[in-house]
Amino acid sequence: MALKVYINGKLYDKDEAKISVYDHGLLYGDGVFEGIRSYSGKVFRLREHLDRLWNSAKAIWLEIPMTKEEMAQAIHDTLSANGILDGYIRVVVTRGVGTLGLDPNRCSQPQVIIITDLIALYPEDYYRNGLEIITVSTTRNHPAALNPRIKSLNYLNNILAKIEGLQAGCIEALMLNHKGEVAECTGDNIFVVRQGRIATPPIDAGILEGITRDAVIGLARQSGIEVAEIPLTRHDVYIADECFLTGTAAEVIPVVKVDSRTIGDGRPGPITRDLMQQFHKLTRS
Ligand code: PXG
Repeated sequence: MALKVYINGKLYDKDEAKISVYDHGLLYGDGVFEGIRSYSGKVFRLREHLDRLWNSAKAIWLEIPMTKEEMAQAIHDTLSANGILDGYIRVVVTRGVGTLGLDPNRCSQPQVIIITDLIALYPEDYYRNGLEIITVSTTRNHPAALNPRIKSLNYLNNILAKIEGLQAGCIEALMLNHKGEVAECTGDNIFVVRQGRIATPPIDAGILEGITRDAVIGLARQSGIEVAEIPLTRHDVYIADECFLTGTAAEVIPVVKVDSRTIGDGRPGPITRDLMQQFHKLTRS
């Protein structure tokens, strides 16, 4: 049976799920999106993802043509139409079908797309042995331009960073902000551990307010571990005892090498391993 894709209230077979070439989502990356996980049929932090989607839309003057409750229902309907329990949900809202000009007022109405699919998990080896990443030359978007807090369809900057990383043999890449501080990776937030305390860049470093980041900060604080949201330099990462990344797809993933510097003893550290386990429990129970 073909996978069903939701577009504007209807379910289409994957091959029939089509959007106009005049859609400003395609022509200009004019739209917003979310990447969400479902575990055993339960959508993880759905409310938070919908709030972030609506906030992203608000910031770009895009009105989502339905309520959050209707969107939640549409997500559940699409999951069940595909019989997906453990999966990945991509919600996309585009500005809609317009002209070849930039003017968003010439667009018909926003288009709502929901894709639910099986999740492509990272290889187990990364979780057991940790990742090696590098800092790339592509700077994170300046917050005064397209603010990184907006999860917009324009991900080209992150894709350029990802290409730089891949060319160096790394599946993730660290991006700095316009001030040269550590921001985040191309699709994951970054954390370091030093002397039993956790630190991660603050939102105003110009990063996405990750929902996994939030969940992991909560788990750490519940376990009595101090978490500081403070500006970090590359040096802070190099001298960390532990480093890990968080994201919807990756969950919590250890980093053991940054710019050819071994982090700690080169093995995933105890706090990282504990948080990986706690996050696993949070999502699977
Ligand atoms: N930073 C950026 C720039 C992101 O795009 C995260 C951090 C982590 O946020 P969450 O809310 O997921 O904890 C993201 C989100 C994918 C994929 O399929 C992942 C993201 C975006 C697009 C695709 O791996 N990451």
